[in-house]
Amino acid sequence: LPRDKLNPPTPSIYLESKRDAFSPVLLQFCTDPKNPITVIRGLAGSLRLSESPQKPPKNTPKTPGPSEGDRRWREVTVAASPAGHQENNNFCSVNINIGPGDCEWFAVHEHYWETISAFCDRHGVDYLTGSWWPILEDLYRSNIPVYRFVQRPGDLVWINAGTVHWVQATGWCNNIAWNVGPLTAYQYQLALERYEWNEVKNVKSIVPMIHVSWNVARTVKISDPDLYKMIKYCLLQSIKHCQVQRESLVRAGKKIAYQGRVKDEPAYYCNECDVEVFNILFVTSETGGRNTYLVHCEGCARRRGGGLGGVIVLEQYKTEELMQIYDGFTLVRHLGELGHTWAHLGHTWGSWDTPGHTWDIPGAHLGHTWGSWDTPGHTWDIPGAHLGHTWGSWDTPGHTWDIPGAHLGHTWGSWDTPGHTWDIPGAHLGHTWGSWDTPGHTWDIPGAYLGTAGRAGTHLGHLGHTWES
Ligand SMILES: O=C(O)CCC(=O)C(=O)O
Ligand SMILES: [Fe+2]
Ligand SMILES: [Zn+2]
Repeated sequence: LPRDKLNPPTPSIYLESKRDAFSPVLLQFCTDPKNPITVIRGLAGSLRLSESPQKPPKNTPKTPGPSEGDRRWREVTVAASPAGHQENNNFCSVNINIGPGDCEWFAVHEHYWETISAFCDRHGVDYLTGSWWPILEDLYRSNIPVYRFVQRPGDLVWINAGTVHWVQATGWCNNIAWNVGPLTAYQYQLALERYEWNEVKNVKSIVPMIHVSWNVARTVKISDPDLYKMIKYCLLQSIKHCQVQRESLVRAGKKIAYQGRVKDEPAYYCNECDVEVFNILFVTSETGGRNTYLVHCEGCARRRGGGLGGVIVLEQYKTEELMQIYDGFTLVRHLGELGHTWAHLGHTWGSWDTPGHTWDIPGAHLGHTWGSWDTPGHTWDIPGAHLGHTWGSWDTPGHTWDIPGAHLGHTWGSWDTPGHTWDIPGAHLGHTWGSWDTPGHTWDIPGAYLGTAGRAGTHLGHLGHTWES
């Protein structure tokens, strides 16, 4: 490839008004698989994010302790991971530089991750868990285009699903970042691919994809046929796996105790190998403390020996229940191509002006923390100064997010599942609806996007973007 193709300009968007930040077209652009990374210039200014802390909304009962606003806007300064990486389960990442210095970004399309992984192998570094910084010449020699740009204070960087990226602070800079998972076919496929690869490589998947897929099937209306097919297929594999496990246990005369799930119950991971354990749990009671139970996967439970003696097998869903969810999960007719459902994973980070410096704060960068998000008005109170991010009460119809960079201020509604409560730990799911594809049409649904009607088309309209080198 010629040199200019190897140094592609980074898509950059300048917002002219606050309304532009809400545009579904902007979202469409950022989540387009063709755009590995997008910079939204001066976003903090157009959303007036610099005026912090924000006043808590009216009608919010005053609670003792630090106010929501105090916590929401607390700036944090923690580890800058200088290493190259893809996000957990190939999620998207949203990152705002809150200054005062600049950050230099490097990004490569997801398509090339295996080549970069092979470079890591050659250098004896583990791609998924190791710390590495790509040698630009290696990339160019392999014909891999590298996006490179400076993020100034107030600029928001959208890292698309699976984009390999690495960042360098060129001055003193603090950043606020979090992962988001728009429920698109591209995001789901990449999340699932990484989920499977993590299992092969014995790396924990922070997003429990089986659990999330079942919850999506139960609670989200999917109109994209590709996305629908992928989820449906995943559910089918999951049911089959449960049936195979069940039959072998029953054949061996092992008792299976049904224990339905309760509210706020998390997804489970094997205590030994960190694989997600869905529905059929192999539980041991630890002799050390009372009420201490450990969940294992079937493989690790059997490896303990003694033919599952001392292992309690719990089943969290009835077979009929899963089949009912499976059958009830149908493709719905077109609800607006820009409608997105999201899973959110909060993380906040900052960086000192010491490139190459790594902090030993466990979980500071990769250890994202999931919170319970099904409680209306619930804000996260995550232990540790390095995670100060809180979420708004997204499930209140008509509620607008007022979190810096949170899906750029879309309005969320839970109208499509009246009375529904969510129980996916670590995933915030809601809908945002776009009216761009039906010019003149306004949604008569609370919480629906009520932006500029008639801004039809697949282009950014007046949200002109430039391509920066
Ligand atoms: O932590 C870093 O290395 C820079 C930030 C980042 O990777 C992100 O926001 O996704
Ligand atoms: Fe990242
Ligand atoms: Zn295991």
